[in-house]
Amino acid sequence: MRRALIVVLPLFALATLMVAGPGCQSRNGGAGGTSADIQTLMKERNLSEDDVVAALKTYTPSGVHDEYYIFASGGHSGQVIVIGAPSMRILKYIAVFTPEPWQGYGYGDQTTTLLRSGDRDGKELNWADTHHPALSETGGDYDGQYLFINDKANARVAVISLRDFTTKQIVYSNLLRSDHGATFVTPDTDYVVEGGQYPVPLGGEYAPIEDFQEKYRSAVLFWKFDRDKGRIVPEKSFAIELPPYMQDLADAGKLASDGWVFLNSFDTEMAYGGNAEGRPPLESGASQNDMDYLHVINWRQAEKVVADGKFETIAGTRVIRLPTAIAEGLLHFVGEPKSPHGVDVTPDGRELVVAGKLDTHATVYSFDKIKALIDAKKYAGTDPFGVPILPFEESIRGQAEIGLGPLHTQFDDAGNAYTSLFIESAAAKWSLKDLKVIEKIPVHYNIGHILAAEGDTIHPDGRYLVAMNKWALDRFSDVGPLLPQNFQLIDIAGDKMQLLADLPIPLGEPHYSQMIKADKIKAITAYTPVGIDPITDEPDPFRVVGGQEGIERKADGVHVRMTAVRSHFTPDTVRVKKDDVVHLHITNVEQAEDATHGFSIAEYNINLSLEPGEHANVTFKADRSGVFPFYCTEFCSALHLEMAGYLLVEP
Ligand code: K7E
Ligand code: CUA
Repeated sequence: MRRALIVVLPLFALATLMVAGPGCQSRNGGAGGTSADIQTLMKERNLSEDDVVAALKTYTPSGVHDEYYIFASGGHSGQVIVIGAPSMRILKYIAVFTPEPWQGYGYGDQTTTLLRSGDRDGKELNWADTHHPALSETGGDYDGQYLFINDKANARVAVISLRDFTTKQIVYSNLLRSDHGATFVTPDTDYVVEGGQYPVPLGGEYAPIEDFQEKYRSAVLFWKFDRDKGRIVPEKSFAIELPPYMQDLADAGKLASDGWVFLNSFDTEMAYGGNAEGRPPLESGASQNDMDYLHVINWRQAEKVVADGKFETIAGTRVIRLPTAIAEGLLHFVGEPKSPHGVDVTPDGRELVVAGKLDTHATVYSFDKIKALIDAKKYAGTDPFGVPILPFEESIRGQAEIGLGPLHTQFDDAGNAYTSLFIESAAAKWSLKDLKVIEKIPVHYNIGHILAAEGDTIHPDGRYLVAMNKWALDRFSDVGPLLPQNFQLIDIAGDKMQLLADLPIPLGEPHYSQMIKADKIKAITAYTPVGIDPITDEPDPFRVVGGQEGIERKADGVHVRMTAVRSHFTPDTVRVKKDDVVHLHITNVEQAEDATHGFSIAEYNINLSLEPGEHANVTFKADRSGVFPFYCTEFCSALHLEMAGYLLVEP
């Protein structure tokens, strides 16, 4: 009730609120109760009425939960950032591709095995360039069950469960060396789409760069998702080979365009750089053509082609080769203005909005028209590989003159589109119906992606927009030459857009985020029954229940069965001999919410987070003799400092 009031509070109600002093006072406790007090505060802090309205729309009192979650890419950190909206409070970093000490991620056996499963051909990878998170969908709406995210730098995809906000799986195919059109899900999350970015010889072999056109290729992967298991099934996944253009963003069709995927490309010139070898630099070589190609891909038909066995297995992945894709009618191109970036399907699935960095327009394609041209085999020509190209003019409904550097588009519930303008540092609201700009709001600065509440679903909410700005310049206190990114929350519920709040992101360049209604997330507070391995979601074979603790010497080393409960570990004295292999099996036997214990051993790089009911295993060689205190790293109780013990390694 109180939240609803704050959110819809119009400006004229401000005065009412100011005189309704005692109501404020009860929560603020101190000064600032009366109209005069508020006026003084505003003056002291140099706040305008707009500022106060913005504060009222976002201020979230202690104990009150947010209406939305934002799941943001953590950029170079290889993590996911969870943010509450409208408060813009950061709630959590989810460890995904990178070791993360607080969550003990990459320090125990299970999480290390998961993290290392993303090592490509055994090369240890400890970072990622996460770009595009995708919430799982049911019938085209976010269902709050899973989140997927890609690593552009190493062409990997991760699966996160929103039951416990924990990474469950990392997959990759050696078909790709980088990705960008990832991750995007089909409307029922049958597939997680991963489109490549920079072409390489498929399967990871060497080929001279002069053989670019002949030997280099791109591909789009369709990772099959098994919702019941909550895991991607690589054996049931497949890929389609694509020409060596630099593939960019993707989006999955929905409703009218269900069964299709759309993928942008640039560098249809097939330039590959060489500015010190007498060739043009990549950026100018790749900007010669007036048109690049929107890839229109029929994934549902591709599924059938794979089922009919018309594929080759390359690097362990089932691949529909390019000639097969053309012959089976799986792949068509449509021209798109020079160096496009975002492609976004409208909520009804009938149209696609493509924005090009070097073009001031957003181009609106009609899926009905595209489909009719495909059915009629009406082509304007073919590309050098024989892919049919549909006539551009007959594929589009029109173009909206948006502004400088349009990149990405989101939608509301009233037929409007919102496009980010990188060069102009603004977000443009425009009408899908008549393709006219309605309003622009300046953002600070150099906006990349834009995200709207439930923005990629068939039912966008039309409440909030977030500008994900690349540059922060003068927005925050100085922190040296490396500046944070800036997320700006914008209210789009009213007739006029209003900038509400800034959130500096101090952890890599996030690229994209999605915003979901908070009541769709059903997270657990403890692992039940006690002894669950959070990576497998199953009871761990080594779980320990109270009374079964002990230390046992076996053929493969010393097994320590330990429990953690406020405020002790049992056993708390662990005796081993130098060079013993030690297997720690530790269960947090608590079920109380927030009763997390940590476990660390000095100088052994061992550090666990044991959430209520969680079980973790750690294997290590006791290769240095001495006395090593271990202790709980979470301030769990009044006797937390006493939650400790000794590892005694006898020489
Ligand atoms: Cu930064 Cu989606 Cu990788 Cu645009 S992408 S900004
Ligand atoms: Cu357990 Cu501190």
